[in-house]
Amino acid sequence: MAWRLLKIGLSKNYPEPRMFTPPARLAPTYDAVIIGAGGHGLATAYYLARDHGLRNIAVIEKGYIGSGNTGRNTTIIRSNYLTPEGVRFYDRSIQLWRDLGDDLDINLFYSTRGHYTLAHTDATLRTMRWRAEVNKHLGVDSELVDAAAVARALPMMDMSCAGHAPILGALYHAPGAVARHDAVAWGYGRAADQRGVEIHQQTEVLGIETTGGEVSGVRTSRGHIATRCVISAVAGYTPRILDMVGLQSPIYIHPLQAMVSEPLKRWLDPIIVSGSLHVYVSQTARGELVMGASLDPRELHNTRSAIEFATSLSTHMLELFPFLAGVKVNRQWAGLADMTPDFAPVMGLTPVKGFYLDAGWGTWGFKATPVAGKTMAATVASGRNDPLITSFDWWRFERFELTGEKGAASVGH
Ligand code: PYC
Repeated sequence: MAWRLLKIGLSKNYPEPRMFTPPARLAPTYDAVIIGAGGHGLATAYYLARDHGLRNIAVIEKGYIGSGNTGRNTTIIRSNYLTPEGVRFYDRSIQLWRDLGDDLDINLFYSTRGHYTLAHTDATLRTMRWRAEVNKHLGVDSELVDAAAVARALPMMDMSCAGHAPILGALYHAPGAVARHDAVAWGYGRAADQRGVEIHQQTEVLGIETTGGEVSGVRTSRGHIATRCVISAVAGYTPRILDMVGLQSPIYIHPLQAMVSEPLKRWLDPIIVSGSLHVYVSQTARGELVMGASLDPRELHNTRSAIEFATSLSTHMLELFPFLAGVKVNRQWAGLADMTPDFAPVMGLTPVKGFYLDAGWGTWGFKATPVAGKTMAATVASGRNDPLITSFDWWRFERFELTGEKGAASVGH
């Protein structure tokens, strides 16, 4: 990496190559079509090509790569979930994250920070104790710490939260990390392209054709594709894609807003989450505070930013960190979170043969990017749901076997 930087930085003979070359036209046939060039879609393409030797793949994106939730989150990575299935899945993701920069030969600015989920009530402390025990049992580094330990680790925090919600303790998760989200999409995109995958941006899927209950083709704004395999990885647009194959799911869409402050001298190393105050915050390498809160309360298919969000989040931030009064907010954005009734994703095979789903990521899709790509690729290649995703399968709702993960959400929804 360092040698490449020197070559490109100091010599005119080594212009930085383009990340990938957009193909001029769609081919009439692909072995697999992936809808959505976000992290999940591109990771699936990459692992299909790298691990399973499938090369004739088109990734279809109606915007540009990473323009959906991949570029619209707060980049928090953790595996301190509540259910054993969730813990195992996200722990595998963290293992993949740790080597991902080298694997994709790109600097992801992956930064392990530690992650505190603050408890302001006895009920929250109980849930955290439970999570810590499940985590430890599965080898994941999480522990319940008391108020004194939180105060020592975060001396700049008002432990009384302006007297409204005193902090009683926290779930501390040492592997908690952040990464640079656009680099994830670009890294997977370039690595997939190098293995022959075609990435078609500015191309909209208009319809999915089925014949006798099996996928047979895709209609796009740039022409028709014959294929027997379609993978949907589109987050907030999942219900529209499901309509195209005549499927209905309990997925509903809520905006999730976030904002970033002006850069400040580094003062916050760990990631801080408070469910009661509806706040999560980390500080980037550039010094900005990246902040988010809970979902917007109403279902809405729109990524507008609202002043009410900025005001309410700022109020709660000041309860935790009163010295931030006067700090400016530089930017706001929103993603579209596809929520499920049990807060677990919906992955893998569906009732339509050849149609695979990577959806229902709610408020935590970014951290799942590597493991979602790996397990979706393994599922498509084998025709069977990967063992790590069997608890996230399509049919769990009709079996009434939900994977209740709501207690692991960063903020109350
Ligand atoms: O699950 O860690 C999380 C998260 C942070 C922000 C939204 N979700």
